[in-house]
Amino acid sequence: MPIDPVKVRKSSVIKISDIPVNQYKSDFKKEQKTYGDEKLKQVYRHMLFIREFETALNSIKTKNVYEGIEYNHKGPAHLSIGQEAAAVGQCLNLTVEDHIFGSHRSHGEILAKCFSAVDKLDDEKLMSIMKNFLDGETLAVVEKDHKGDVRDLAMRFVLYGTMAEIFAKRTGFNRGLGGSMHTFFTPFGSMPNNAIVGGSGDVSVGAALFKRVNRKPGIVIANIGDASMGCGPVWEGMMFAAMDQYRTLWDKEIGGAPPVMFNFFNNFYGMGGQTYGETMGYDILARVGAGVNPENMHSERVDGYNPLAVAEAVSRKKEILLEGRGPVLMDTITYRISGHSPSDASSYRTKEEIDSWTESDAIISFGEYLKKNGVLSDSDIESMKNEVVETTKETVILAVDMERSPRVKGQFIETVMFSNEKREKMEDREPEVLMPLAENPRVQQLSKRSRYGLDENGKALSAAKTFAYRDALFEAMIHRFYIDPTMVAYGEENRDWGGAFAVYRGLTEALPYHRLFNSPISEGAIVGSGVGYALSGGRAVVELMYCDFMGRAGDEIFNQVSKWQSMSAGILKMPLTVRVSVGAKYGAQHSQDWSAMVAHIPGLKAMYPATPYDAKGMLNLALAGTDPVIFFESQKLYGIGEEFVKEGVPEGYYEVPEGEPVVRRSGTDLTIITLGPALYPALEAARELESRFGLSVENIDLRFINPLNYEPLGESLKKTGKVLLVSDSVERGSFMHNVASNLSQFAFDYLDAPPAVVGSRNWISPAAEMEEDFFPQVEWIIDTVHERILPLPGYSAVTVQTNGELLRRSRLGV
Ligand SMILES: Cc1ncc(C[n+]2csc(CCOP(=O)(O)OP(=O)(O)O)c2C)c(N)n1
Ligand SMILES: [Mg+2]
Repeated sequence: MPIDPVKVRKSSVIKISDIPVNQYKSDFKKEQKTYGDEKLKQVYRHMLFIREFETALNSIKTKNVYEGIEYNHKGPAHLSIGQEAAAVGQCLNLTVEDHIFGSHRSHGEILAKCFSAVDKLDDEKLMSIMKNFLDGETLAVVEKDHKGDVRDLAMRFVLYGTMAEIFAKRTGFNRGLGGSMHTFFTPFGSMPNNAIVGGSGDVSVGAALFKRVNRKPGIVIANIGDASMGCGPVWEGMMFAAMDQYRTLWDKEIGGAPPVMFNFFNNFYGMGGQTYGETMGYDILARVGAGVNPENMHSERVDGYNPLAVAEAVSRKKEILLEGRGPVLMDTITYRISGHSPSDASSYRTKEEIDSWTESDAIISFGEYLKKNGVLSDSDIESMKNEVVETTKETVILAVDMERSPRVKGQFIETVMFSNEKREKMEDREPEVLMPLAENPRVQQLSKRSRYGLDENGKALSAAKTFAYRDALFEAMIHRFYIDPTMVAYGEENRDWGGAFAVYRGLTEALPYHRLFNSPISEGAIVGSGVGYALSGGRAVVELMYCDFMGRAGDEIFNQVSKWQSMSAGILKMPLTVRVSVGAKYGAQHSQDWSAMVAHIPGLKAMYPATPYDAKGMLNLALAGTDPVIFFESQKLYGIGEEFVKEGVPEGYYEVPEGEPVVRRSGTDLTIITLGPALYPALEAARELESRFGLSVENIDLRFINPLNYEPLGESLKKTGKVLLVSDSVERGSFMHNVASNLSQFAFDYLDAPPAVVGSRNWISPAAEMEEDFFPQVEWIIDTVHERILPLPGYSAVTVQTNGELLRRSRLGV
């Protein structure tokens, strides 16, 4: 779209249209016609159930007993007493396919969504869902001695599955691995809840993107708190969801913007910080929509103390979302009468305030409303309350019982850290592409390149002739795009620009917008939406232009990508590859190798190819699996050709075996292990050590960070007895230290000297002109061998690599 200077420089003012605030008018006749008496009674009953569920937890947390049943629950319980009407109202008109994500305070939302699904599914479907869930283990507990009908059984299943999960039981919805703040039940449309405040903000956008791209029914709601408005992922998620391109560039047939609603359950507090009048400046939260797009995100404040006001608003907003006119913002006001957690002394609010909200309690007033209009009698209310308490009691009895509701053995967690599946495609249908693969201009251009990078004299071929590392990545990407219809890729400058480092050149011509697009500069939302897309069932490749920007997506990488497979007990898969380009030449904030940070986080696979052959074979591997992969690439290497595999990079499909390091050069006196581009100076050092000192050096390229097979490393040390490890990471905390420490233990008997680690200096990465002072150099490697492993005869070190020097640097913190 050309930017016209005349147009954009014209004088005008922005007019902001009205944002409705609490506009719902109760009209019983209309409500009765819409819902019927039975449904209205259900609304009341569902609210009662949530209230009693939370009351039971509160009692257990504060007194270790509920209705005579004793239990000590060690974990959290962020209760939503007071917020029931908002949750039940939201779910009243949602279908099973509508998905809700939530936060740390989501028990009520989980129950409301599942109850709503129970009301909408027939007996057969309900039974089949319950039987197939966790091999029927959850069902078996509630089914034993059960006397009611299937719907009653399903209600008990929901209550029990949620409570057993909160108590960390194997029969809980996530086998006790999610717990109070994370549990969910996808078959009923209750999606992951997030202990990271605002965490669902961007994850939900990806789930909505999945629905849009793959033409799935329903909408997605991100339920977050009012204080989440201060969180980056929420703002980034809103930016991502509101992009113009859905309407201006994507095929009309796709249906417009991802159907996502940002619903703020606005209880006016964070933990103790008051969002109204203290920690926020929005006055009325709904105002924020005006800052995002000309439609104000269809923003609206709704009275969450009236379930029917919420239900009506959700229905209207759902229509907007299904028409592709989203995103939507809802400011659903409510109040948590309970504390933030049971230990909360409510020191930040007055008793009068709590009393005034208790007096207008939504459950009581809705009961009165139904009574006034002849739907419920006092005795109906009484018997409903009795039923609710009785069922809750039975639920608690089952959930606390260690025999009927045991815990998983600790080793079980190991089995769900990764799904380790191979899936050619996440769904079986024709992928949408714009041209046959063979007609792709880049594919044609690459067919003329040399797939081996050296000439007959061992000299590197010219760039124009070389099939390079970036081309290898392109081939893996396009291969999978033409097989997996769900696969999407996005990030900054991913489309017309060709990807920041030309990896994606040629993809723009091949793929429609909805499969490859430019995102806003929102690294958090780039990765977070990838999480939502992947856990919904699609394959996504997202890109961080520089490794340094991982900081911007820190929560998403460390807390979201890495954890959902295991927190779900393997129910969710995470076929998400995060391509992370490690920079050079651009100074302190663009040239850091942060592989060590990823190595430290359980639940991530991590790879770092150093050659074109590996770039293709490893990306192929990542894109065929269902696990999250942090895929490091090096800007030092994008242009290099293949120099190790003589046959060159295969044209066909192949995978590098997972976790296997590779020997790049055989030797018997010394092993040099590298990760990433450090391979090349290490090879040069090896050649020099051989020619000048007659040392036979074995070079091993680690390739993988996690998982990693140590056996080939041990085999090498058996021969050489000496090892030096090099990477571009700064030395302190580098992943190579971890490898060194493990080798000291695994191969202690073979070692003649302690392993020596060489890394970049513990400095800022300086300007390109000073990089030789920073990144590991050939001489550093030779000098380290001389000073710390094996004195080289007649040699004088040219740099200082002694242990004394390491101590000095350490003392100074540099
Ligand atoms: C990223 C992050 N920061 C801080 C916390 C600690 N914390 C848990 S709940 C909470 C308040 C959240 O307030 P709000 O979003 O309004 O939700 P509410 O608790 O009111 O439901 C805080 C600060 C957290 N869990 N995650
Ligand atoms: Mg709040």
